[in-house]
Amino acid sequence: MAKNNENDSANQPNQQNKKSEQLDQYRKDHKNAKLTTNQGMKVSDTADSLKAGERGPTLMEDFHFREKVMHFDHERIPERVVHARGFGVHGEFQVYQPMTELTSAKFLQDPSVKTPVFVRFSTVVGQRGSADTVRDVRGFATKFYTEDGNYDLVANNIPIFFIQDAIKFPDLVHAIKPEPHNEIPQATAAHDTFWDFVVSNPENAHMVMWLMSDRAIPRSFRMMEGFGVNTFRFVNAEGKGRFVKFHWKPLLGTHSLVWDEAQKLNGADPDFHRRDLWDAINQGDYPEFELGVQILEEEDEFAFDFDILDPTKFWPEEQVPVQIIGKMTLNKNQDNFFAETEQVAFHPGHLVPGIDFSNDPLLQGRLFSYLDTQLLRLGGPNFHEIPINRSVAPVKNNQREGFHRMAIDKGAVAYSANSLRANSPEPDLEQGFKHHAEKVEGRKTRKRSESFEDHYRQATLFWNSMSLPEKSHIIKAFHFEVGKVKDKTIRQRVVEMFNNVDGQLASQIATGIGVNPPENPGGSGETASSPAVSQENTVKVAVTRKAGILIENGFDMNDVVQMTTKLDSAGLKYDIISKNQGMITASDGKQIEATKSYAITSSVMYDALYIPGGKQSTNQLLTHKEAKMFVNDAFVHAKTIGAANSGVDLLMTSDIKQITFADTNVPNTVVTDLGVISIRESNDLSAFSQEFIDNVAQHRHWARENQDGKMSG
Ligand code: HDE
Repeated sequence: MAKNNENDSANQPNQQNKKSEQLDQYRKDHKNAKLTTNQGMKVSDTADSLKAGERGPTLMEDFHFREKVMHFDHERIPERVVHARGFGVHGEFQVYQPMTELTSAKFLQDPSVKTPVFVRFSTVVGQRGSADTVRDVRGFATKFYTEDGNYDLVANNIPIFFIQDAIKFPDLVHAIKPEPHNEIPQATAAHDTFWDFVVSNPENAHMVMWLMSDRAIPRSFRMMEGFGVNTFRFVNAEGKGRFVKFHWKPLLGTHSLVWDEAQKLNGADPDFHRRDLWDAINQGDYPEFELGVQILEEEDEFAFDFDILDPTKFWPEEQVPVQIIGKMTLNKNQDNFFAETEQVAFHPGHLVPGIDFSNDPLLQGRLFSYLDTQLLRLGGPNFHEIPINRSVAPVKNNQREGFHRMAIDKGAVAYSANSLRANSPEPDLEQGFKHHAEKVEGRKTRKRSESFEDHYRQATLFWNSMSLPEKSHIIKAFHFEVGKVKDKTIRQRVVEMFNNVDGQLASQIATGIGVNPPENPGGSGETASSPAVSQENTVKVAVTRKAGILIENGFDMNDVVQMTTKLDSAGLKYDIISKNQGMITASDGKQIEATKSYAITSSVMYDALYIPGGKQSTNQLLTHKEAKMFVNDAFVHAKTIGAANSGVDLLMTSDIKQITFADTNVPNTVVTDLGVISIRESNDLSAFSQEFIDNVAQHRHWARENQDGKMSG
């Protein structure tokens, strides 16, 4: 029997840690079992209901039918009001060095300790069944099951937020979600109510710049950064506090799709991101993220030209360096999506001693919202007892009863203080959480601090930091998103608003959306940049990238084997693709299996494309419009393309022929032009395949975008 999904997850190494041992008590595999009711009674027939006569009505007394259908009727719970679509994975975290100087958090002290984690990646706006590769912020929430209880780092892949005060969150979400009268559009900001909200609330300016950037269409969950966004506090054993911002840095670098590709992927594989993560973990390519912290002494709270409590601002890494303090490895897929991804409950208020809040007004409001929404979503106050949410540290208190209580709490005493049980469980004066004794003083007011007033300087700083391709992608994103806004006044106001960020940006936005450029091109006057936020400067490696290999009968086996051997040894992946799935015969009579056909795959599912030689194979490919689409899409999406021997002929009939490489036809010579690598009349592909891999590591060849008017950003 073919390998099925159940085997996929069962094949994974069993993590040996406290959380995994705890979850083992709840895991059921249902193998070699007899079917029972929920009461444990064996069932003799589950395909026919109990009827009065073979053609008669179903009987009320059919308890098995009633139980089965009743359960089915109640299988859905409310989806999350935001971040509804997500995907969870297990892993482990290890600190590199004791962090004693900065924090007393126990899981940050001993480099030999592996703290179990569960991470849920998500989109924000779309419903649970929406597509993965939409333009959106990504959630990156991590639950650390520490010896001191659960610590949740509930992060996003963008370091700032839309609004400065949590009281505006319902307004923001109402504006960006599908419009309530017709529930259109799904999973996108490209509609009137969102842009009305943007122009009516200028504090959005900076975040909207990030949302229009490549950050909002990640290549993979494995290739995005995570940011705690809000300012937190580290507190050490002496009670000394320091401000801290949290960062996750992916070891594979931060990379994005291009917009045309992202849109096509939404149709070709709406599960692209979750499948990528699931496959990577099943194949043993465990995603790794380093944990970084930016630390600010309390004395430096006012040392910046922005307020460090303002969540629409980041702390440029060039001003406050990110210290790398540990690494998380995601090494096990979930066993059951509902039990784990759907029922996990994160909360920025789940702290451990050594970590505390700041007065960031967005964070303060978040502290109410998470538990509150989970109470509804998970149906009562006992959801901390659901296996995925259980702490590995013992839970002892006087809370009792409520829907679905699991614990059987013994004894008559359920209050504190008590004398009947010697005041147990009693507060722990030494190890118990101590709130940082910050001095606070003030008159009650609904006013926002003046230090939160500047909405544009960092938006300009971000714009200044972008490479030319990144800038052009941002402008094209504005054209798409704002172009979809029906109300022309709002479109015009977007131009006026972003004129405060950069005059040229505003003029170029105007060009694409049919409104006037700003009368006086402006800007915020900010001239600085932060190179760390440009993806041009990220880590670039080829490992785990995936190539598509196009062949037909008569292909050259040597061309395939030399390349695939090299890909294997460099840790890349590939699929053999042909018109039809099945065995394909090489010119030497040997065979290889095409596991994918044009019907089920397309260029957007790969990082790179390779066309081996073999005259007969090439001649057939030349007659396939799908093969040409593969080449043209890979070219337009700036991906690495390699062709060997007669395979080069396919490139010559595609859009690529416009670039110069095609003229170079020296036998046995590797020719590279803008990420298109070719070789003619050669049996030795070692230099060629290495060059191919080096180019794949570049992620994309943006210079190609200037080569062809049809390029999309
Ligand atoms: Fe959330 N957010 N949020 N958020 N958030 C939720 O909690 C909320 C904010 C984030 O995978 C909800 O259990 C308010 C910032 C992630 O289960 C809800 C505000 C950041 C997830 C909620 C914010 C986040 C959520 C919905 C203040 C980045 C998914 C379901 C304006 C640091 C967690 C739930 C998961 C989920 C409220 C802003 C990250 C409604 C009021 C900033 C990753 O409670």
